[in-house]
Order: sequence, then C-alpha cells, then structure tokens
Amino acid sequence: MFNLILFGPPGSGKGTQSKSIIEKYGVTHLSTGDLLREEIASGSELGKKISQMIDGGNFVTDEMAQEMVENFINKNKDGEGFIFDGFPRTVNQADWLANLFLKMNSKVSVVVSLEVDDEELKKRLSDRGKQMGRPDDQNMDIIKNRLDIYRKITEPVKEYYKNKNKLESIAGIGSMQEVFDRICTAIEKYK
Ligand code: B4P
Repeated sequence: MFNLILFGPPGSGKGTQSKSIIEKYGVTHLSTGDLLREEIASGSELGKKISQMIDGGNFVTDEMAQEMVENFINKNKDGEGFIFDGFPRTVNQADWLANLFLKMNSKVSVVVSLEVDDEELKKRLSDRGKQMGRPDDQNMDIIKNRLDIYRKITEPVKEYYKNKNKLESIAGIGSMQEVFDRICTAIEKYK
C-alpha cells in the first residue's frame, strides 16, 4: 500500500492536484472536506451540525473526522493505497492515523506539503468563492480565520512528519502542471 498525505493550507491546491495524482498513481482519494460536504448535502441532522462548524471556517472535532476516515478506509482498503487530502489537520489526528495504520500493518509513505503565501491563498479562495459558491470561501473574515487556524493548529503537523523523515516541502506556486511535476518528483523518492 502506498499512502500519500497531500498537505498544505486551504487553497494551496490539495484538491486540484489530487485529481492528477489519482490518475497517475491509482491511489484512492480520501478528502475529508468532500466527505463533510456530502454529509451536509444529504440534509441529515449530522450534516446540519457539520455545516454550522465548517461554513464559518472552523474544524469539526477530531473524533468526527477520525470516524469518517476510518469508515472510508475500511470500505476501500483493498486498493493500491490512499491519497489523504485535508487529513490530518491536527497533531492528534496524525497520531491517531499512525496507530490505525500500525493495526493494519501499513504506514504513511510520504507527506508532500504545498507551500503558498497567504496573499496568494486569499486571492485563490475568494476567486473560487465567486465561481463555486462554497460558503467558507464567501467572506474574507472566514478565509482569514481558516488561514489563522492553519498556521496555529495544522502547521505543527509538518514538524511531526519532519521528525519521522517523511516530509517533502515543495513550492505550490506556478502553473498546475509545474506544481504536479514537483509533486511527482517528490513521490518518486519514496516509491
Ligand atoms: P477542504 O475541502 O479540505 O478545503 P480547502 O483546504 O479549502 O481545499 P483545497 O486546499 O483542497 O482547495 P484547492 O487548494 O485545491 O476542507 C474544508 C473544511 O472542512 C475545512 O476548512 C474544515 O472546516 C473542514 N475539515 C476538513 N478536513 C478536516 C479535518 N481533518 N478535521 C477537521 N475539520 C476538517 O483549491 C483552491 C483554489 O485554488 C481552486 O479554485 C483552484 O483552482 C486554485 N488553484 C489550485 N492550484 C492553483 C495554482 N497552481 N495556481 C492558481 N490557482 C490554483
């Protein structure tokens, strides 16, 4: 199993690049953002609760994210491996994932971190807000809140993987093809 974590702030290109990575490497896409938005779209009581949390740019609880991830992995564990897009977002989630993989006799193979500055991120997210209508992209205060949470709570996860010699940081600025080529070069070192 080859398990890749695509890491980076909101708007860094995780969802965008995941599509090309899946095509090239045949791994299964696990996007916690997509799973949460599917639950919201279903109109369930849980979906309403999730919407209150994420539409304002805040996280769901670790327990909610972990339960979703575990169910998804159990349903898709016979594939080539996974690309994690948006998970882990806390050090707690990273620890939990390591334990889950240990039980499955597997591991995180590599973490590719997309580095993009805040000005570019704000521009990308507000442009997407105009085109796609995602509630958490609509308002600059919400976008700033998401970036703040990223810097305070999610960025320390990078250090966690650096200490395990699994971190590859690459520039997320440039054309989508240029970024993709950099990601592939990083992945090939761990294949
Ligand atoms: P996500 O769906 O993961 O939201 P995201 O980080 O905004 O998306 P992404 O980073 O994939 O967007 P992309 O750069 O591809 O999560 C949504 C919310 O769910 C979170 O805020 C949180 O509340 C909650 N959540 C999710 N996971 C959680 C967890 N584990 N724990 C707790 N809560 C969780 O695209 C952005 C834009 O940039 C696009 O318009 C794209 O076209 C553009 N772009 C991409 N690459 C570009 C390039 N090279 N040049 C120019 N533009 C580019």
